Amino acid sequence: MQDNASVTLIGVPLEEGSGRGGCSMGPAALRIAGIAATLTELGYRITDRGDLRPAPAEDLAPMAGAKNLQTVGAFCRAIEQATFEAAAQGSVPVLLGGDHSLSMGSVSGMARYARTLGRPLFVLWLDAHADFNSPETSPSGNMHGMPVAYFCGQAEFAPILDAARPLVDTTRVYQVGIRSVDVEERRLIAKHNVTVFDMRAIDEEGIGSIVRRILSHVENEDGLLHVSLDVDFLDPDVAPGVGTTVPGGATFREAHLIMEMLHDSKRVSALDIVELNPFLDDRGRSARIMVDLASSLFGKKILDRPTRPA
Ligand code: 4U7
Ligand code: MN
Ligand code: MN
Ligand code: MN
Repeated sequence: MQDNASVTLIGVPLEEGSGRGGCSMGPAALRIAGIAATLTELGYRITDRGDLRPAPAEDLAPMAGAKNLQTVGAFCRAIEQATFEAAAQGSVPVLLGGDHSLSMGSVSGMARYARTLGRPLFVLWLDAHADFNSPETSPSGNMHGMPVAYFCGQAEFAPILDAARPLVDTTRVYQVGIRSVDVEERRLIAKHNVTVFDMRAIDEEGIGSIVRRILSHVENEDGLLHVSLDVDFLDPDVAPGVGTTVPGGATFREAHLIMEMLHDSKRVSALDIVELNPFLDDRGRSARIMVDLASSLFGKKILDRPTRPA
């Protein structure tokens, strides 16, 4: 994104993809934690579209293995449109989630926008999980575990969105921070050629080097970059306000370094902040950390100087 650009906040009070209550309060918590004021201070023009209302989806029949498909589909249709419109107006859509099933809509909206520009869309998936289940493979039936399979075009999905929706080329999908992968997901990830930097890769190589490699691919193809940030990417000691904690996650500084490097790249075209469950949070701590990470992504710096003094 460019400095002094405009940002559109899109609230998505969706929790039906997660199999438990709480994520529907995520947009409110992120607003209370000061997302708008923080980005305004950094010099952005902020439009808050409020919370989205689901679009009609009576045509979606219930489907085995995909719980609450109609509700999730109804939201994703509205999300796809709102995300596309914000991007087409030259603004950076920031999705305030809401569970991770919302990314079926937001990534699809950005894929449509990228196609109008004739440029490729890249996705950076920051998560403890691969979210690569389909209704057939999912052990839980919860759709927040399915968005990556959806926008990568894994078959077996009902027509949640227009069947002609553009997909994301799986060689442009990068998963970082993964540490909980289901048996069938392993097979699908291999089949689709998604690049995974799991927690071990972060431990061995360091997050800075990994992010540089991803960004150079985006640069080389003059791509747009969609960043999808699941609260459980972070270690549960850092961010406890999420339903699906997995130990051994990213540290506070690893997460911030990613955001700082992403800002410097000027490539980020959209951001999802998902899976925040204020009901499980510790006095707003996780909400504030997500806002903090967003502010690093939008250009907050420790000092106004080059990172490494000459
Ligand atoms: B999240 C899970 F089985 N893989 O599909 C599933 F472990 O958006 C978890 O990343 C999915 O939080 C987690 O239900 C979805 C499970
Ligand atoms: Mn997720
Ligand atoms: Mn997750
Ligand atoms: Mn989760």
